[in-house]
Amino acid sequence: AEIAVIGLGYIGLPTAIMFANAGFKVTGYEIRKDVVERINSGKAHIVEPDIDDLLRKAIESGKLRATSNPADIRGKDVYIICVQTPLREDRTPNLTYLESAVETVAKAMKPGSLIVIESTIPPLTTVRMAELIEELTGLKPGRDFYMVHAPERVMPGRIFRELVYNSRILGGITPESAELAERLYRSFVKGQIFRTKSTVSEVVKLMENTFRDVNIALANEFAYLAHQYEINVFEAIELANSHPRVKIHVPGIGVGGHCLPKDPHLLVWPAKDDFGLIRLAREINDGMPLLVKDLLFEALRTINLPPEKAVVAVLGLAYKGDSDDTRNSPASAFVEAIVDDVAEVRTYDPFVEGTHGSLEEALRGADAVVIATDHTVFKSLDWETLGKLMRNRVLIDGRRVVEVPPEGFVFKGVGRGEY
Ligand code: SAJ
Repeated sequence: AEIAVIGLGYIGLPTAIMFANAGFKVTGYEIRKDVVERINSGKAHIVEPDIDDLLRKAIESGKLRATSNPADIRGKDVYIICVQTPLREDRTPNLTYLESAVETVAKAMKPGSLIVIESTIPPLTTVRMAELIEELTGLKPGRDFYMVHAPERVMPGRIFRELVYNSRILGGITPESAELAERLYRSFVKGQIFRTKSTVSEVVKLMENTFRDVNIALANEFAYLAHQYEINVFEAIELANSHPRVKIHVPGIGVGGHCLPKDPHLLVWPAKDDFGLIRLAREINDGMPLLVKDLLFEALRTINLPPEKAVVAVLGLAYKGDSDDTRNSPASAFVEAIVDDVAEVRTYDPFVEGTHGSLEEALRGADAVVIATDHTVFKSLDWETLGKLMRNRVLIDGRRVVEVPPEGFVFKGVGRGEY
């Protein structure tokens, strides 16, 4: 079978590589011409362990080629759509990328094609897209073409391992659609494969990330409580988690990335009723950068430094540790929340371009440091030495990076009510 992958981003490119290295002839379709050129020369435009070697192998074997020309994906047996489904300003889903991908496929496909949507989408969308294809082509869903929602479930940073070993949900618009897709994904998936209806797989994917978001919100609420009772929330969580049926998540400066902040909204969007818990969890998590702002301003008060005179260095801009991804990063939300109130904000993130070149440079003459991302390199910093570069020594930990507050610093942290 010949495969076209539509959208060569964080999910599309690794997926195209996997199918190509499993022996399929894969054409990757991507409208960004610079990305197409880069990929065809064997260089990935995203950061992910092993991606460069695996991409080079796929390009050199001739199995993978990227293109911006829709004519190159005509008449394929399989189309796999991996485009983004972001939120608009008003928190409703923006499905225009998906719809235009589906229109591209409708023009290129042939009777008998299998169309797979890997993008995370609101419930009922696969069936709606099948109807759109029927309108555009006159082909009958389930009879003249097959369609499946096959949500990706990989964690950035371990995409290639998780693509192989995670279990996979295949939601067909008909049972035959899901069976065809199972044969396809078996070429590299070693985890379990479950077949179901497309509306079920849509809900399952969104439930997974909503589960995580709501649980993190609960942990964040516990962090607030820890400040009221002047205890260390991490000690309390560790002890609570010694119970065999309790597994509390990790509180922190907030929930970022391209999935958790968005998927709870997609889950409830097509529904008629209001869903309070899911919405409230989102509000709690979105509010966490403001707790960190409060901690910073309290600390500045204890050293009698008015915020408008303070130079603040923010360590980490990525949405999570050891990543270069700044999409929906709570670190950026924090910077935005303080930038108009303080004298100067400096940022330092070894993974993110456009931040200070060195940690020392960012700290020299600063009054306060705020740790906003749990990069591994931040865990072993020598605060005694770094503190000597600073004008005042305030240290705020938004991510449980500092276990024992260093001598000579005014220290505060999310959930660290004991200081
Ligand atoms: N975070 C916390 N506390 C925690 C766990 C995470 O504050 O206990 C924060 C992180 O710092 C980060 C955000 O939440 O800012 C999201 O990070 P994450 O590691 O939970 O997840 P993502 O967004 O990198 O990937 C998630 C994964 N989903 C689940 O684990 C249920 C991944 O498997 C999905 O494939 C991915 O979303 C996706 O694409 O949907």
